[in-house]
Amino acid sequence: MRLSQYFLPTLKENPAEAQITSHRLMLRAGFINQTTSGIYTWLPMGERVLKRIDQIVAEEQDRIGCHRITMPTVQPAHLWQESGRYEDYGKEMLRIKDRHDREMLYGPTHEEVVTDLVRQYVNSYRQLPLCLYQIHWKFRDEIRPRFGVMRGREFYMKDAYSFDIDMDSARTAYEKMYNAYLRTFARMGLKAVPMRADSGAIGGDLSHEFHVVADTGESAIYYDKAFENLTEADYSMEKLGKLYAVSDEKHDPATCPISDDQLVSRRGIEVGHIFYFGTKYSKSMNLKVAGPDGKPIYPEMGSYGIGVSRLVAAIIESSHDEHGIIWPEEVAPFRIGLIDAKNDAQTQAISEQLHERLTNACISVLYDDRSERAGVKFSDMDLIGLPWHVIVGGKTLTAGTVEVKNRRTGAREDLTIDALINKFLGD
Ligand code: P5A
Repeated sequence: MRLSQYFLPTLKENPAEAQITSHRLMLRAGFINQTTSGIYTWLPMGERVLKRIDQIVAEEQDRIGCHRITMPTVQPAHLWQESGRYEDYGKEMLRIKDRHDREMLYGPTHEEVVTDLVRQYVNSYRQLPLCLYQIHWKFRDEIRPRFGVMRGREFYMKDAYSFDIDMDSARTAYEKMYNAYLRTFARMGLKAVPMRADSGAIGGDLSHEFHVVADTGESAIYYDKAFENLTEADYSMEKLGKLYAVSDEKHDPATCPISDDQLVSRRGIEVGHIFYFGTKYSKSMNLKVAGPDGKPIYPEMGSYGIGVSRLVAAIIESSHDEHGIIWPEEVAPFRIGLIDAKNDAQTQAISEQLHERLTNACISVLYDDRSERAGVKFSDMDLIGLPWHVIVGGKTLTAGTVEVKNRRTGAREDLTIDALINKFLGD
């Protein structure tokens, strides 16, 4: 991709409205544009990251046997009247009327729609367990949208819903999802720690939140000091169950079993939240299946969310430096930033060739072919944070090598063009 032809509207100045690093960097590096409060347009660069995260999340959901669907963003109010949540949801729900004066809403979540879907097709225990998910837009009229896509009003969520015949099987589904979340976040180069949580408005009695620890996080989390010695392989539900590690609403100083000097309090960005809520929706919405003995059973359900658009910001919060974003390879919008640092006929010809060879080898590359000074190109490339920078310059002409810089470590090496292609093909 040639930068001169790309739509990458970077900003020279720090936008005044951005209070946290990720919001500032997403605006400055041309990833998002605010359309109105809490509502954003994803620009080409941001869109690429969002879709890479979408892909990883989807692969891990598929791996545990969930099936992807897409439900409508606009829902009829009557489903929520059936479940009893229509009034309770309050002002956070964007309520709409259609031309026939029918009450509709823009979906803040999809427990009702999916329960209605399943009750139309599933009528025997033999059709369970079942897990359906989507990755789609939600709307919540948040009282305080802030920090860019971190707390938006419109946001992109993965929401999965499980249906099981009994509690044991539902617990297995929950645990499978819990483990899938650990894998999902680890694949993005992100450390997200599970915390026991309150199930809140969704209802139910088993719930975990997954938090990226960051000073700018909106949630408070509390845990036993011993938790810090755990490695990611130790976050199993069983091991975690033995330690005090809870989100804000679940923490009660009066009953907390940990002494003050052993208790750690931190800020976290909630990137995932999972719930088991039993028969709350199957009962209220009359989803019944015939059990092995022919008697009707209300399926046990759970719902499982990941804030996909929030993750983009969370990754930046945990991976940046004073020059800009540092994308983990797995979610980077392009793998390589190719810089023609000299802008003369010879370096341009070599850069063009390199661009073509990398593209043909399916190695994604953003080629800065603008007639800007080298310094401007270097700082823009640092700002947008592609993992590898390949610099074509004077040395390319004298020694036949290009300089390869690792954005994260700053390490540089000189490689011939063949060696460069091999390096990226080999990985
Ligand atoms: C679980 C899936 C639910 O909605 N129903 C379907 C359940 N859970 S939740 O905790 O309310 O949301 C799931 C995740 O979505 C992200 N999120 C947000 N991201 C950006 N802006 C928002 N306003 C916002 N609200 C929720 C969070 O990552 C949350 O964990």
